[in-house]
Amino acid sequence: MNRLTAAVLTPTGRGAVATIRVAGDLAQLDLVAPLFLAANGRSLMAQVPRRIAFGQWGRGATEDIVVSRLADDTLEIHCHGGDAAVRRILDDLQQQTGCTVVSWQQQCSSGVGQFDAECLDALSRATTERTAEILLEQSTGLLRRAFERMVFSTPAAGSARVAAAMPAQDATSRQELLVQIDDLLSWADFGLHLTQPWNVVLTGRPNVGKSSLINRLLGYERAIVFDQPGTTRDAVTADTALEGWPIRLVDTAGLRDTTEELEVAGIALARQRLTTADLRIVLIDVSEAPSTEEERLLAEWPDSIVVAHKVDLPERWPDQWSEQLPHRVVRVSSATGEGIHELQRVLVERLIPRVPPLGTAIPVNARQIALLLATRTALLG
Ligand SMILES: Nc1nc2c(ncn2[C@@H]2O[C@H](COP(=O)(O)OP(=O)(O)OP(=O)(O)O)[C@@H](O)[C@H]2O)c(=O)[nH]1
Ligand SMILES: [Mg+2]
Repeated sequence: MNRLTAAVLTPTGRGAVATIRVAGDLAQLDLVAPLFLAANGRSLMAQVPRRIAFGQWGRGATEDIVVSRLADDTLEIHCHGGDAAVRRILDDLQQQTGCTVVSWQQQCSSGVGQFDAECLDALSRATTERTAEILLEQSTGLLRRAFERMVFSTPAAGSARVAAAMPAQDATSRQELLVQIDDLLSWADFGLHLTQPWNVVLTGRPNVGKSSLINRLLGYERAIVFDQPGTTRDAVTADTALEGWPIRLVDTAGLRDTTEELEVAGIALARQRLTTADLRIVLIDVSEAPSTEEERLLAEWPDSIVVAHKVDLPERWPDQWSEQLPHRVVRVSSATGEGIHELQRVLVERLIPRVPPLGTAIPVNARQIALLLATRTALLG
């Protein structure tokens, strides 16, 4: 007899409704112990497949539930989202039908290949609808098929053995394979960011308004703003989404020469965050005369977005200073909100210069990218 397994598909205590998926020989649920009493009076196996049926779970104290038989061997139970209802249904299943409770990953990946399972796992970690949509497409076979197309006569999908198995004289096939690999690899960084936010670090002199700008971009007061330089000491992070892309904003200690121990540690941390960032925003206060610190920052990070900040105040920029700035300076006031939309637009344009059209296969984790790189190396070797 086909063993029954059950898994909770929804995160613990997150929603109003929890979903439990039961897989295996569902007839056992009717025969061994009818645990589900449908409002329409029919047994579970007599319910119309892929339709929802309302009813009650258990005897004595019952739980209101909705069930749907997705396939002959797959049932979904939707119950109250609280722990008690979920626990109760799982306990009944275990005790009365010998059902084994497994993780959702085990449940969803049984009978599914590694690529689909990895994409499903990535999908569960998506934080925006836009990234979830892309990952959903990958997990329903899009990425797997892209890898399968590259496998010629060998089952070692995506491995260096693909290259080794190819006849040496088949230069055209090699070339075609390289094109496919490079196409997939061109989305590698984007693919990793579908589950990890793009990191944007704000930097500039103390008091230039980094914390104020973070708060403006977020739309709420996350970072402390104060009129004394040296307010932010730690690297404060806040997650947000711009145009549906997950972005982590990092507020850092203002850079300046100081001997104050805590501030020195904050500045060291700021510098480290700057090197690992996906993008940097250098802020310059238009109401202050420029300093060497700003010149140094601009020289060190020439690819940053430069924000001319506090444009609501009278400008104190000498003409020769303006000439040193890059062409594209975004003029912003965190006090009035001026320029914020433009800054958000520029941020997205810089972080995601290319949006994949529907149907584009995208590698979503480090293992898949490593496979592609290894195959590429083997092909060229
Ligand atoms: N007029 C005006 N004042 C601003 C603007 N942005 C920030 N300020 C003020 O500038 C001061 C410093 O702002 P913060 O956001 O704390 O500056 P910071 O760069 O985070 O400073 P540190 O944490 O010390 O490095 C505060 O008094 C803010 O109210 C702006 O766009 N216009
Ligand atoms: Mg600050």
